Amino acid sequence: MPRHSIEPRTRQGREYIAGEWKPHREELEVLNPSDHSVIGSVPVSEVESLDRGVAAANDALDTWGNHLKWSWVRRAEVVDTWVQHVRKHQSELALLMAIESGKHLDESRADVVEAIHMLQYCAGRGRQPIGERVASEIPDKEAEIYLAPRGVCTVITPWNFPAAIPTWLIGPALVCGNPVVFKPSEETPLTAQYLVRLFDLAAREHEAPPGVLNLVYGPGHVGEHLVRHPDTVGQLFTGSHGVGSRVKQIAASHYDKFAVCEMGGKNSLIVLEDANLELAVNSAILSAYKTTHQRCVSADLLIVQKSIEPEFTRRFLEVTDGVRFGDPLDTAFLAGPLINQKAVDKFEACASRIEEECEDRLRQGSREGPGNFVRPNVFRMSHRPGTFALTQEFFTPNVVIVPVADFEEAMQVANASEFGLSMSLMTDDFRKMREFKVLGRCGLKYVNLPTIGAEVHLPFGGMKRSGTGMPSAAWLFNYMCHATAFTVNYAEEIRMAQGLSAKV
Ligand code: UN1
Repeated sequence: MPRHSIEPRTRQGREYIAGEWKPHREELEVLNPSDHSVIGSVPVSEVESLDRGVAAANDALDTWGNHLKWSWVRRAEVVDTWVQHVRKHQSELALLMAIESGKHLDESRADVVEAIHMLQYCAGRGRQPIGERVASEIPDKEAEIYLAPRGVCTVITPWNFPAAIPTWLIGPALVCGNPVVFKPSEETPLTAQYLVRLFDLAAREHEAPPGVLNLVYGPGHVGEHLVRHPDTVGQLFTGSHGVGSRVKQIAASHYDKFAVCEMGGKNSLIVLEDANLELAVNSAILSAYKTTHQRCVSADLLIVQKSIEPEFTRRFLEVTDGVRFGDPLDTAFLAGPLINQKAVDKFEACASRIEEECEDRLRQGSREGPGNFVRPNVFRMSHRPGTFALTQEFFTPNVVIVPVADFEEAMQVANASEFGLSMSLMTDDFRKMREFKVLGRCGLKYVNLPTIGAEVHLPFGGMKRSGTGMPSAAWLFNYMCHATAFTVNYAEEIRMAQGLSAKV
């Protein structure tokens, strides 16, 4: 799609601070990964803007997060209006995303739909019960768990789900009363801006306090400033393990900061000999190639029981040969390009490492420029514990087929990685399904489905290196409030719990 078809307002990134749009500055180019053309630009936020954003969010906290002034329902109504605007602009948002991120149009549409679902869920949570009442030992005492907002949150998001992931984090933060400073990936700032523009419309309609949601841009140092800032409390991050670990460390060194991080995966799809082979091959194809293997839930390993491995591999390769990564706006392709040159280099470096370790290279991948297009690599390798191929995340279209003797060995391979995000099991054996549910060391488990395709009303998060154990999407509501104990005595004398004497 030529550059001129994106309207100037969308192309020119502006910071949004304290409810105002700052003038555009052309400092960071935004490239189309399909042809490297410049589609727009954004500023790199300076320390002064970041500090103003954090200050504006803290000012907003006094109203937005104060239940004497703003109710949960009213906050949720802002989100409800936001999602109505998103629905209205669904196709423009998906098209912009496809151009900016290279995500196939069908995937971009699904990403926007996922964002809509998340915001709908968040709006609905505004009218759900909040807190709990609990019994007291003393008849005249009544106790309640009162949920108080935690404070200003930094939201740092990746490029691969430029609408869905921001809403997973921003939606629950806002409904629970926590203002946000949002720094999207440098690869997809324009999609983020579009989303925030739609929020701005909703915020104005409801006269929300300015500064409830602030938008800033830039590379790592911008995010780091926000995470280190003494006035940000929640650090909500989705992205690489390296950056997430840093966010965790910084948060841990401050007495009042907490970090909710989702940080990649090393995901396996296991195929047992009783599996429906067609279902298994299709699940493997979707797990390995959707989003050009750039989901944190994409499957690197296809662990297949030896008795059916030759047949599975034959059919998997047959379908792989028909898979093409091409123009994201052309629905004839399965998926689009890799996001940038660095990803193309990683694709090749990964393949070289795997090649040194594996027995067979079944399909030779390659670059297919111009643009960041590639063809996938497929390898076969026996179970060799501790190898790069079996333990490290690829995040590029490299796939390893691992033949194993049985379910037990398959689980050993799948659980051996330091990551623990997503896993699939292909079988009709109901007992194995249950063992898989119990034994799989990861946050998302699927049976007879791909490793991708989570829905927003479930927890989304991983174990081990994949996360902080505080899943996002719907589950983030569990971490966005302080659970405080509120107790009232209705009697005219004091009676203490635990039989403690109240005599003075
Ligand atoms: C990611 O992989 O980075 O489960 C997020 C899925 C999507 C979200 C993936 N709903 O495939």
